[in-house]
Amino acid sequence: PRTTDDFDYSNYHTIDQIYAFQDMLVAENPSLVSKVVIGQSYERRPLTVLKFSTGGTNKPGIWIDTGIHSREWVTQASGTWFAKKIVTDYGRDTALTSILNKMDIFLEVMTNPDGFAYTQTSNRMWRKTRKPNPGSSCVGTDPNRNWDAGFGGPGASSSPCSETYRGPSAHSESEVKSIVDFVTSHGKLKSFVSIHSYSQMLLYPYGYTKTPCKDQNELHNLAKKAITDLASLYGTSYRYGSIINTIYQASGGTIDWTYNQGIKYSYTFELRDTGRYGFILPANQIIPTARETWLALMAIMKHTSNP
Ligand code: ING
Ligand code: ZN
Repeated sequence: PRTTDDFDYSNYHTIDQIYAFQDMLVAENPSLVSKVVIGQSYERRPLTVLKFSTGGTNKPGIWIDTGIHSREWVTQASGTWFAKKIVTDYGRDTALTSILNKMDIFLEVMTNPDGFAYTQTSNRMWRKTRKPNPGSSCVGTDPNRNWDAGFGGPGASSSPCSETYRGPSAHSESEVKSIVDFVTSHGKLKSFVSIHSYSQMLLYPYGYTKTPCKDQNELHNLAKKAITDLASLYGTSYRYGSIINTIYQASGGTIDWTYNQGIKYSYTFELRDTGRYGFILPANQIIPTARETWLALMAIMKHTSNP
């Protein structure tokens, strides 16, 4: 494609095609979108974040990431669709326009680019990063067990061969540390949404402890609103609740760390489906998945900008 209008949102794309898409979107919308490189992956790929901003300094922000687990392909594909949706709706949709007039949106589509490349060349089911583990022939760390929130506790593995290996230390993975540094230096993120698949769930903290987070009531009510909006499009049904009560105990997870940093509206999605296709979701479900998820994201972003 020569423009983002010609990009085929209904199919999966290579890592290079998505990098090229991002550059096209920035070139086409220079007053709304810019590219922020927050670091580089173990294999030295750029960790790129799209910043959607209508200007001003020191605005509060909303963060969305997709693809932290590389095999969850519908998430990177949906992230690409969200990027186009934001530039299309700004100035046309009153709700999105007023969100963007108050807040910046940051979108990291390929949060684990090394893993993503590996799913396209070698092993479609690769989940982790691609950094070798000294003393082991097994490669990679689970980037959703590597954060400094209950790190090392139950719900993660200390074995490098495990799919949920926590890594040698908290924030050992540059893909994680780059986000940690961005969040810390930004200092004004109000919402952090980390998108996975599959299971059809909307989750809030905590995953490492049964102790309810202090905003549980508000997060629960907002999750209910978000999944109600999501279901209004095609009837897709989602479960919702805290991570530990809804899916399983998991320590070192992304949104437990962001919540403990003071980002109240911290959520994780598990997109389609519930297991029929799992990670290998057919491409004809990309646009429906992205469209319905967008309604839930709008509910979260609206509440964040106007609580
Ligand atoms: N599921 C998540 C996982 O990392 C999760 C569930 C979400 C755990 C949020 C912790 C925090 O196991 C998938 N599909 O990756
Ligand atoms: Zn995942």
